[in-house]
Parts: sequence; structure tokens; C-alpha cells
Amino acid sequence: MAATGSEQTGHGAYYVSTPIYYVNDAPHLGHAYTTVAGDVLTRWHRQRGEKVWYLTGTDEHGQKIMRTAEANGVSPREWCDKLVEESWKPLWEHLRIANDDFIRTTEKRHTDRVQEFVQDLYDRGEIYQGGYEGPYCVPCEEYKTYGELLDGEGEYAGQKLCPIHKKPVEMLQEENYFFKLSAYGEKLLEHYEAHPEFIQPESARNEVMQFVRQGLEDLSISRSTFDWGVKIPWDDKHVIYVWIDALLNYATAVGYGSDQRKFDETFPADVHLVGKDILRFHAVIWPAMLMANGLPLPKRVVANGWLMVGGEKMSKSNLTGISPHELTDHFGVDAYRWYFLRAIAFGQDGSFSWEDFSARYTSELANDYGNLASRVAAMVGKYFDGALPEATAHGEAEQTVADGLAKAVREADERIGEQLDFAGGIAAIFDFIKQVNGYLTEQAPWKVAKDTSAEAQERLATILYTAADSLRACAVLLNAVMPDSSAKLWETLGAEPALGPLAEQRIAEAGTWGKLPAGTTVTKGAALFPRLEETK
Ligand code: ME8
Repeated sequence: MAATGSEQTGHGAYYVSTPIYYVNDAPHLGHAYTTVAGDVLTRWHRQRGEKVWYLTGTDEHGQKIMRTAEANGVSPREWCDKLVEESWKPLWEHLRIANDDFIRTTEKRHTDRVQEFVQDLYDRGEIYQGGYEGPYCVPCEEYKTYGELLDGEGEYAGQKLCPIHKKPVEMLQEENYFFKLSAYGEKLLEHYEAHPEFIQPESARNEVMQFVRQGLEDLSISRSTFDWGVKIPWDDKHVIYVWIDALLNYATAVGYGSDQRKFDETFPADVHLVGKDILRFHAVIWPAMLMANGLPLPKRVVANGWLMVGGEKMSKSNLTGISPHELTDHFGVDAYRWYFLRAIAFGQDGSFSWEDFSARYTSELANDYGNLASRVAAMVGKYFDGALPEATAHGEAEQTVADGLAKAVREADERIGEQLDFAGGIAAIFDFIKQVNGYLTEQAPWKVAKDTSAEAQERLATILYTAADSLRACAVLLNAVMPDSSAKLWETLGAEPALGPLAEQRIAEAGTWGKLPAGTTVTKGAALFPRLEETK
């Protein structure tokens, strides 16, 4: 975990969260998808010069984790410790996730505050004791309604199945505590109406509104049939329902009840990133809990679509053996971060295929981008001994490139930074790369170089400067998505001594033409995106 948001003082951090993931198993491509998206968003905002707080973590209580640990013959705590340290944190480091904090729901800083929050709701009369009976899905950790259940077939014939997990539900009957969720339906609808951006994308907003309009039931918030959880403070025969415990991580991790200053400058979240499966928890239950407690609501809950393999939602059971490591071994970490955001419109479902990844890698990363960088470095080396020449003959063709860059910056900033349209923002940057390639093909510097007249040499210098300054901007714009290759390119261009560290380059200035000063030392390093080995 590389905490890059160093100066976290003052007011108003841009606060982004991922779901805290269940640690019943190692992370898969779906978890990494949401986490990489959050990382790109937060790195982008850091390069806008904003203060940022990026939070991820793990959800460690509840029946699902307890049963998995039991099945593996260890205590839930041992199970979680091992997975967090050996699988989750290492994967995030490997993928260059620059989160500022990692919260585990078994930490005391969390559990104490969860108890306080729930006690406070109880004192306010928002919680009462009652009984409930209904079908429960342990993998979802959620009571289901009878209407949404599927009829089992084959090995599950005669049983009712969870529509998400396609596994039999269990009938639960319990005396437990209830949160008066039903009292918040109207207030939630008013909030959705007044803040159309609160739930994104639009399809997700519509689904939630329709659900709330049907009327909300009170929510059972405790369990007494097992004990792997946070105890209800006034009745220790019960543990707090894992979802109430989990949602509160967004408050406890940023100082709720412990560091008021930090809490005030960070909470509420600007963006809660979630998958579609857990949208209702974040867009219905979580804001109702906050309303009940008099706390401010998050600005946006943004749902990503499903990553699919062979048309099925990707999860442990149908992962077909592809782990994030298998992909990064072959394509590299940067390409991995880039591919899923580039290939799938954020918010929509998308199918992963090795072939599509290979094809895009070769055409966009290796050919369009990587080749451009190595050709330009090679020509500056060959014709100018590696010293970036001055652009003294800046003409119409160069101005068109400069205009193209300004447009790419505006579009990428709006799409990535504001709309979370990662695919659209990355496309704008790669369209610019194509434009620069087209410019080089037209200007053919390798032909101009053959003419030794002073005029031709000035043209040659201008063409290569134009391409190099374009690459300078690409390194800045792609740093959030592909930090390693951007750092390599920054080094190739000899930019750091003149312009300072890459991470400190501002998005707003990336489109200012001519930032890379003439005279920098351009070196031809290893290929940014080497050709793929034909192993698959
Ligand atoms: O739900 N496609 O944890 P979880 C896209 N602990 N995203 C996917 C995905 C897929 N195929 N599979 C998983 C939980 N995800 C709770 C959250 S938050 C207070 C508690 C991502 O381990 C997506 O973000 O089941 C989804 O919402 C999340 O992983 C579910 O992770």
C-alpha cells in the first residue's frame, strides 16, 4: 500500500471508497476491477492537485466467513489474518493500488465505533426488538423475498435458490433487533429526486427508485444464532448484522467517534464505488442509517457492471482459473490496469477474453503508443545525439497537434475525473496518440533528415520536438492508469530534471504546449510495451 496522498491536512479531501471485500477467499478479477477503477480515479484527482483519501479494506464478520474458516479447520480470525496478509494486501501492492488506508472490520478502531453508532440509533428510538422469519442467502448475507427466489433444478430440485448465487437459501427464524428502515422511504426518494447524481449510472438509479417506491420493510440488524461479529452493546447475546457492521467502515475508517477533525475533512464520501450486487445496501440502507444518525450522505454511489467470463458473472465458482496474477504475468501490471477500464464502458457489463486483451495490447499499447515512444527516442538519438532540439519552425501541422492535445486533456479530465467514464477518457488520450502517429507519417522526419539544408534541419527539429512534447503530455495523462510505463517514458524524455516528478505534474497544465524544454536528454530505454510471447 503506497500512500501517495501525503499532505492530508486542511479541509475537504476527495474521498473515494471501494466495497470492503469478503475474505472468504483470495481476490479475483472482479474485486480487482472495482479497486483499480478507484485507484485510477484517485490518482487522477491527486494530479489535479486535490487532496484525496482512497479507502479499501476487508469485511471479516458474518456467517459466510465463519463457515469458510470452520471448513478449513481454523478460527475465523486466523483465516482472515492469513488471507489479508498473504492474498489481499499483496495483490493491491502488485497492482500499484495507492490506497491511503486499509480497514479490516475486526479492528478495534472499527468495532468500538460500530457499537457506539448502533447504541446511538437505539437511544434515538430507531431500533426495536421483534421477530422475523424468512429465506436467507448466506453468500449474500441477506434475507430474500419469496418473489425473487428461483426454483431449483437437478441437484437442487424442490428447493428455492438465491437469484444471484443460484444456491439454496436457508429458512431463518429469529428474535432480533430491527432498524426502522421503513420510515425512510419517502426521505430517500426525496433525496434521489433532489440529487439525480446520487446513484449512477441511470439504470442503477431507476432500479433503486423502483425498489424504494414499492415500500421498504424494517431491517433485521442482529443475529443470535452465531457469535462471529460485533456484539450488540445492550444485549450481548446478539451480534450486529454483518452489513450494518460493514457499511460503517466508511465512517469508522475516517475518524468517526475518534478523530473529529479528520472526520469533518473527509466524510462523507465523494464516491462510493460498488458492484451492482450491493447497490441497494449502499443507496438505500446506508443513507437511511446516516439520516437516522443525523450524518451527511455520500455525494455519489457509482455501480460498476459485471465482468463476465463466458456470459456468467465472474466469481469464485466460474472464474475458470484466471487469476489477476496470470494476466499480469503475461501482459504486465500497467496493461492489466488499462485493459478492463479501456475495453468495458464503466457501469455496463462486459465480457473478458484473452484474445481481446491480446489484440488491444498489440494494436494500442505496443504499436500505437509504445512504438511512437521508441521511434521518437531513437530519432532524437540518431539525428540530435539525444539532446531534444528546439521547435523553431512551428507551423500549421504542429498547431493541429497542439490543438488535438488541448482537446484530449479537456475530454479526458471531464470523462475520467468527473463522469467516471474511464473508457471514454482513455479513448480520448489514445485518439491523440493516433493523431501524433499520423503527424509523423505525414511529416516523415526520416526523409527530412536526408536533406542537410538549414531549413530542412529546422523542420526535422520541429517535428521531433512536437512528437516529444506530445509524449510528455501522454506520460502525464496516462500516469493514473499506467504508472510504471508513464514513469519509464518520463525518464526516456529526460523530463524530471526540468519539470520535476511525474506525479506532481498537473492535469490542467498537461495541455499547455511546449512544456518540455529543449535540451533535455532523451534516451532510448527498453520498449514500454514489449511484444507478447505467443504462449496462449
Ligand atoms: O459484497 N464484476 O463483498 P464481495 C465486477 N463484503 N465487479 C465484481 C465482480 C464482477 N464479476 N465480482 C465482484 C461484498 N466484484 C461485501 C461488501 S461493502 C460495505 C461490503 C466487486 O467480496 C464489486 O465491486 O462479495 C462487488 O460489489 C464486490 O466486488 C463484492 O465483493
